[in-house]
Amino acid sequence: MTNHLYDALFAPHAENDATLFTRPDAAPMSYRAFIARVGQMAHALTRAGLKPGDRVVVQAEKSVEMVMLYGATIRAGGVFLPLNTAYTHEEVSYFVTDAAPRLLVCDPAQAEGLSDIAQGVGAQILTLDAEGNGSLTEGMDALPEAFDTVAREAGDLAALLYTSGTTGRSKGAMLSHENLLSNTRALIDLWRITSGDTLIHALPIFHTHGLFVALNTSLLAGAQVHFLRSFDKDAIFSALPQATTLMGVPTFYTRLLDDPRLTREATAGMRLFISGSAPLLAETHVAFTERTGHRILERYGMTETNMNTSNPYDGERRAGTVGQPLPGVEVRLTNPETGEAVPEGEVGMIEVRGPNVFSGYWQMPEKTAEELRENGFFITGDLGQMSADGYLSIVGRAKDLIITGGYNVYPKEVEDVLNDLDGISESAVFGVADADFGEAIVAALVALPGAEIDLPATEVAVGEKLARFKHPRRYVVLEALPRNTMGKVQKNLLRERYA
Ligand code: MCA
Ligand code: AMP
Repeated sequence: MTNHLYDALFAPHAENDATLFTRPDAAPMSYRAFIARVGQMAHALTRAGLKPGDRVVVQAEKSVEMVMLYGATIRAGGVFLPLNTAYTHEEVSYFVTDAAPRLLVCDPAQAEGLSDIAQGVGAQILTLDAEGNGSLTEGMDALPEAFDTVAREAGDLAALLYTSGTTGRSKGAMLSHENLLSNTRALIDLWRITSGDTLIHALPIFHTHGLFVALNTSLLAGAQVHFLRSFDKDAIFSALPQATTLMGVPTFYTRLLDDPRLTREATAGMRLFISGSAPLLAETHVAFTERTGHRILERYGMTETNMNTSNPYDGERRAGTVGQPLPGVEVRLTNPETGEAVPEGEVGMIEVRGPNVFSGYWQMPEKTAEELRENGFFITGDLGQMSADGYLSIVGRAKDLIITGGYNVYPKEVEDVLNDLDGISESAVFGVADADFGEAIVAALVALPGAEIDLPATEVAVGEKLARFKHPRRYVVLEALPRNTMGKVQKNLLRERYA
């Protein structure tokens, strides 16, 4: 039996005594011990009713047990569906209803609140807390370590990752075994990741960056992972002397730069710093090189496509660009209106095609058809420009999107919540430059005639519906929103005014 992804990332390590995980607060864990636990957990999942093709939704704190759950789900033929821990009950309800999983793994504190919604779709709830305890792992020690890996082919679904959209409703990107594996292979070659590497892992593991880019590459290469619960500067500085690589969002790098401990000496043993998920300012790139001698390697990806482009390992890592297409990935720039390729050097819509590109949105054929062309090119919604020597720069977005600290927020989703509140006639949500998060969210509100907007009540209502990172950091009340002659809200004017 072959299981395309499991056989490449996990199975080869069954007898590997090298260390996989180190953590500040726990003993090291070898690859061998990890794989044995994955086998036991695969039994736990099938006992709970998991069948090939079933979705496993997980909203849990970052833990190595959650990584085991990823491996066990793949091994048992399931589809892994992680959710941001910041999502509110209402947000989680949407994903669970849409994805109709067989199993819903959540923090014990959330289990009761989610039971109705799980029941509604016939899902069983299992629990997992930050320490790796809960009904998922309870009694697992007694289960066999050997497990008959379920056969899965290259094109079978491995993961469903939700991304919000300009229309407000989140869409589940269907990622196949080969989507993930082909990208992992390309990245370890390009970034020269080997079993000699130790990655500092401080990203969340519910998104592409921390889960696939960081963990799949480490697993395929047999590298060591220093696993931190979240971004913590002290933990990173104490890990640097034993590590060789770090992957982060730009906020990681601006925060490290703010600390006098970031020096040439502190980073002398490091081989590679990688940045992605949001634009890295050229000034951050330059400042980092001046301080440490390291040139941050910036790459560009999306949930739907994994990684598309990367600056080179050897050769120039050009600040302000996201480098060249990965081997096997085609990038073209088109006119957003006509879909025709733009003349060389001009700005166009970035489209990508390759083995990395997803097969569509879960149960949304119309959305899929809008963004994924029949010829296989995916329309990213990002605007780019290609230099004569093949470096891609992202110069803007055709989609109305804010990226704050590496998390995507679609203004429409926040505006929909605001517009429904008492006293509010309309709203415009936009991003302004922020030194820490890259962009920060601002909401402009217009009151209904004769009404007054209760801002504290607005904040409370937003807090009930939306994850914290989607909350506006500032509200302004206006007489009217600025509009152009077509009636379209001019967010560029708002961005300038409140910069
Ligand atoms: C935390 N807060 C945020 C964010 N993170 N608000 C807006 N945007 C954020 N990203 C809130 C907290 O709830 C808190 O609110 C307040 O901000 C301050 O929190 P702080 O402790 O400073 O934040 P933190 O916990 O240190 O987190 C910041 C962070 C984190 C380290 C930048 O957000 C992070 O790890 N981001 C990585 C995101 C990521 O993995 N993106 C990859 C997506 P209060 O004070 O009110 O409680 S995958 C992707 O984009 C593609 C595929 C790609 O190319 O990689
Ligand atoms: P997500 O939907 O979370 O997968 O986010 C994907 C989006 O993040 C892309 O469409 C880009 O807009 C943005 N992104 C990712 N990497 C970079 C980067 N290096 N520079 C600029 N934007 C990026």
